[in-house]
Amino acid sequence: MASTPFSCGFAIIIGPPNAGKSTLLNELLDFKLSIVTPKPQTTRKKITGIYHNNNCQIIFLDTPGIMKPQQKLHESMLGVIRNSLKDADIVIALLPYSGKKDFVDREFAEELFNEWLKPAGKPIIAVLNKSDLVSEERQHQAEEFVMNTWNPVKVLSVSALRGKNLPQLIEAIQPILPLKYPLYPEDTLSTAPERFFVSEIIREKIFLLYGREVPYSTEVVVDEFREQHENDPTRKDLIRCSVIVERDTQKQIMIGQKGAALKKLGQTARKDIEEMLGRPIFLELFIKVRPDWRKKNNLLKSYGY
Ligand SMILES: Nc1nc2c(ncn2[C@@H]2O[C@H](COP(=O)(O)OP(=O)(O)OP(=O)(O)O)[C@@H](O)[C@H]2O)c(=O)[nH]1
Ligand SMILES: [Mg+2]
Repeated sequence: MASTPFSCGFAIIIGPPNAGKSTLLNELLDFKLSIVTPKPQTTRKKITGIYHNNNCQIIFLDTPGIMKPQQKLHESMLGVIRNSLKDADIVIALLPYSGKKDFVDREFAEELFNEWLKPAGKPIIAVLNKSDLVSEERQHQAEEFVMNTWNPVKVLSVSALRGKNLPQLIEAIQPILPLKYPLYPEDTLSTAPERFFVSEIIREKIFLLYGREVPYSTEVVVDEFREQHENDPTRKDLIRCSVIVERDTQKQIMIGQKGAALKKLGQTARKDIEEMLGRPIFLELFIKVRPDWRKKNNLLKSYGY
């Protein structure tokens, strides 16, 4: 068998909120890089994850879910998707299986293919996720329907959660990538700094621990990340973060009865941060109220949106 030439390029993962975009990225990388929760609109910024094998290097861009913008924060999230699309060589259009007659959310798919992807003019692989929830027969019907309706380069059913059909996805991407050489060293998993992932882990725990509007009204900023000092007997890094909320009532909810909720948040976040960094840390969280931060350009900008 002739050996395949090496290839490299950028692949955007794009789709509706809660489709499993971040789960897919993590499964492909075999590393939990991007935060995942059962709630929609978990991802707010572009997450770059680099996949390596002997034949290719794929720089995956995990993006926020496409939604109707209701405030400035959402507009900036849509801007992230637009810019990532410009950078991409290939598009992974991720559509979750729906229980409905059309297999996937047809209205959303129309918008995705016609308004977002057609003008971009990039090769598209349609990936139908959560295939563990539907029969094989339905998967075949859905693949045929999607191919005939939107005409992507390829259609694949996968289960990001179960890791099903992911090698096939890599095989489909590999020949389309434009570069013949890798852009990053083989041990590079992402281009974002550790402190970004620290703030993301805390946000994930907030999404998991708090209900209603609280996670959506929250942002996390790393104020200080002091690496362990050799003279420090504890040898622990110190990480100080602000947890930004919009109102005093949310601050009270974040803190909870006698500080119990905040304590739990700190403990669960610290555990995962320590696992990511591979060393023990001190984590300090301060709750701050910044009224309507999601609507204010200057605050959004200072939080990196
Ligand atoms: N059954 C099933 N659930 C899945 C699959 N992939 C992801 N999920 C679940 O779907 C939910 C959303 O997953 P995420 O990976 O956070 O989805 P996302 O598209 O990144 O969502 P946003 O960042 O909010 O846009 C989580 O509860 C996942 O466990 C899958 O293949 N099968
Ligand atoms: Mg996500």
